Amino acid sequence: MKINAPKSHPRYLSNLYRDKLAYGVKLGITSLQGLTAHGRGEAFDYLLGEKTNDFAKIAIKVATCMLITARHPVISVNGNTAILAPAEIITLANLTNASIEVNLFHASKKRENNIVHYLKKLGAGTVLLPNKGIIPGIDSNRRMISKEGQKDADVILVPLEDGDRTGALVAMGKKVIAIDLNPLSRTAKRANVTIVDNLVRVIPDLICQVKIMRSYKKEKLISIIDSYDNHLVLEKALIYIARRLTLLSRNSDVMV
Ligand code: PTJ
Repeated sequence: MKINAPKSHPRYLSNLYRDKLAYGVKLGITSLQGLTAHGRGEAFDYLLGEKTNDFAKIAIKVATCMLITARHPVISVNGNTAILAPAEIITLANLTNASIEVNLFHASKKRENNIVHYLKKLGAGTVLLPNKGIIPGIDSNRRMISKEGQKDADVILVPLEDGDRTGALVAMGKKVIAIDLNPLSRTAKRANVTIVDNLVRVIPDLICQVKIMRSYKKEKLISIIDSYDNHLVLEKALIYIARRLTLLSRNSDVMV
């Protein structure tokens, strides 16, 4: 992969992720539309200060409790996630005994298989593909799920999701953990737990938290889940953005 920006560039990381996504398109992993979706994410990341804020940290802890206590957790992977955090997805799946399942909005058998091969090359075990499972009430390609994966799952982690599918999965009785930089999205509003942050920071944080919290007693994990309020977390994210922009508008040098 060609990295265009030097490490000394002030926006090196941002450029690196763009290069990764462009490489993903070249490898037949990421969709062209995935590039524009990433652009929307970048804009929100800018508003969030490109860091993991307190409201995201709270959601990450609750998501960790849910993944640890789940009967069958599944990580749903699309073309952006597969290229931005492949090794981290595999590590998280191994640590939580989660299944990895490819789920694409833009239908492409070729891209599905490319993602499977890419993840396997990096050490993934089984990578599930959609088969006979169907999510009722969804018309897009994302309705197709694996019977052994998302259909059976009780907890599903969905980085870069669409709101209809999130709502439909919740209606099926699944607990949905969304990673979405946009706190206004339908996904953010419909998920049980919304981590308003960039997946490139969230997945490594989830790995760290799983390593810490897996020694906790089950009752403690459950009580953390039970005391969580997703609406409050989304409210905090929006208030944070509004406050940050207000401060920035008064003093362009302020860092908050
Ligand atoms: O499934 P594919 O590979 O065919 O690609 C599907 C895309 C990603 C194009 C599409 O299904 C999709 O989900 O796009 P949306 O509906 O625009 O949703 C993307 C959401 O993810 C937006 O709210 C973005 O703000 C957010 N987002 C983008 N990049 C990141 C992100 N959230 C967290 N981390 C990111 N890196």
